[in-house]
Amino acid sequence: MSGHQFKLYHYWRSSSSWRVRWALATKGIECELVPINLLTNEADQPDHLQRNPLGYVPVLEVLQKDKNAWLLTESTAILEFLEELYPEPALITGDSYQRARIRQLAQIINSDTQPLQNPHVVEKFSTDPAQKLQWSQLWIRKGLQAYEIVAKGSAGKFSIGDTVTLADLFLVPQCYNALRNEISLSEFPLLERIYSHSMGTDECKKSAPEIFKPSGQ
Ligand SMILES: N[C@@H](CCC(=O)N[C@@H](CS)C(=O)NCC(=O)O)C(=O)O
Repeated sequence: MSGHQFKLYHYWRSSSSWRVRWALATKGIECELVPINLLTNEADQPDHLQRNPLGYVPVLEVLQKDKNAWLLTESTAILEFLEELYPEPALITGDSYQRARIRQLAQIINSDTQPLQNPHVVEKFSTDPAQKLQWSQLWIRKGLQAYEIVAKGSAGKFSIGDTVTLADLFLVPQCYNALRNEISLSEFPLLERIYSHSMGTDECKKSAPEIFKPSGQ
């Protein structure tokens, strides 16, 4: 759809940001990317808190001629918004049952896995690196085990058949986080297969963290 310009406030290694970058790449949507450094307290500064009172990324800024800029947070809301504006190629596909399954898989990661290993949360639990790692591993394993069981009924090359869907946009960045937390994907053979297939696709590669890594981070 014409008439929209987008800015995405993101962090290169944020899994929630990667979901949105991947959707933008899949749908061929032009977007200015504005880095927010989560390693400093940039996300907690007034400028960013005005964009997102939670102090998180991603944030999508929507600019339209003769209108005030409009801000949207929460990757799920951003992805559904982009899906409505740019329905093709679709990321939420199939009949009501399949679309519900796609959303279910996405929420296993979005609601029940990623928030528990978000640095803000982990740091409240402990300051000891070994305990922090154990905590993150516990929740990542629980989430990925559940995902593996649910996806068994539907997976092909991706989580649902052989075409990328919204579910993969949540799964693959979470698998990347699992690796960062010293969990081998061999524990989840189906997810390992989906991860390695996805990482070979152009849209996933174009949106992957390393592409956006600032020098010195
Ligand atoms: N539910 C939010 C989660 C956003 C989120 O947790 N973002 C993380 C990076 S992946 C963040 O900004 N964390 C800041 C911090 O923990 O300091 C979404 O889906 O957009």
